[in-house]
Amino acid sequence: MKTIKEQYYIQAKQWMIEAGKIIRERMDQPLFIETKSGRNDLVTEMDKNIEQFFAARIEQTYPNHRMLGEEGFGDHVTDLQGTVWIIDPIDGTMNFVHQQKNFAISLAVYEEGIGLIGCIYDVMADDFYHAIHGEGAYKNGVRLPRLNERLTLEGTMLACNHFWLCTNKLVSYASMEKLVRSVRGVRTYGSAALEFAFVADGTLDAYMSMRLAPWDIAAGMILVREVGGVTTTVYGEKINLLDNGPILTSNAGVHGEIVAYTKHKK
Ligand code: 2AM
Ligand code: CA
Repeated sequence: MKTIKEQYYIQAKQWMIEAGKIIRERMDQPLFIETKSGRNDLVTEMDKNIEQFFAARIEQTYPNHRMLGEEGFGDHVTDLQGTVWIIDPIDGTMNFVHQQKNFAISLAVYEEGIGLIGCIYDVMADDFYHAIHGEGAYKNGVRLPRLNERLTLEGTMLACNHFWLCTNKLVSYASMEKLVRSVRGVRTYGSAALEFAFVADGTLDAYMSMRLAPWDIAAGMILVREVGGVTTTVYGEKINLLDNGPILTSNAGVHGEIVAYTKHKK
């Protein structure tokens, strides 16, 4: 007998694989691309279609549940009461448009504010990450080991988006400079969901970004938590999932060391 969270996972995975197939099949067709808040904030008809795909299925299968999605086809969610599906149909839209890879579908189910399942699907690599509350995190069905907390900053691979570090000056420049000089290497992938998944599987040790929304982090936070990692604001504070804000997710062994730099507000 499957638990309710396992049932959500099986259902979510089936829909995500189906959505991924649709994206791959339509990949070569011309895209209508619009900008949202600025010239580097893109949305395509694919983002909208895929979000509608999920909205329709959730509404039909779980009429009492609510959905919060980036493109607004879900409900107007201002609290996490009941069961809420949090979905980003395409995380890394700029990668989708320019590279036709390195983007993901991100889906999480929260019940009374607790993250039950988190799924991230790297559509072109066909890598499926999932986590079930209390039951661990997995990549393509293989359980991910707990992160080794004996890591120090010198051995840390840090991901951050330089553009947002420059434009949203939420952390002092001097501190950021010291931080990037202290770690082993700095990387940018351009999909917050994938960057969370990479922290969970050890490809990265930490990821920080300056203005992430609920759908960017909802699934990733569950994955990282299930391997013993920590997600907070860049100032080390507890996250309010429904806020847009600066976040840091990392191996627990270096979280405090990173916050010692990033807690210095501009
Ligand atoms: P998106 O592709 O779903 O829009 C790129 O660094 C990552 O940051 C992506 O996950 C992208 O999500 C997200 N992102 C989008 N708009 C952003 C913004 N205004 N500030 C910070 N990150 C943003
Ligand atoms: Ca998106």
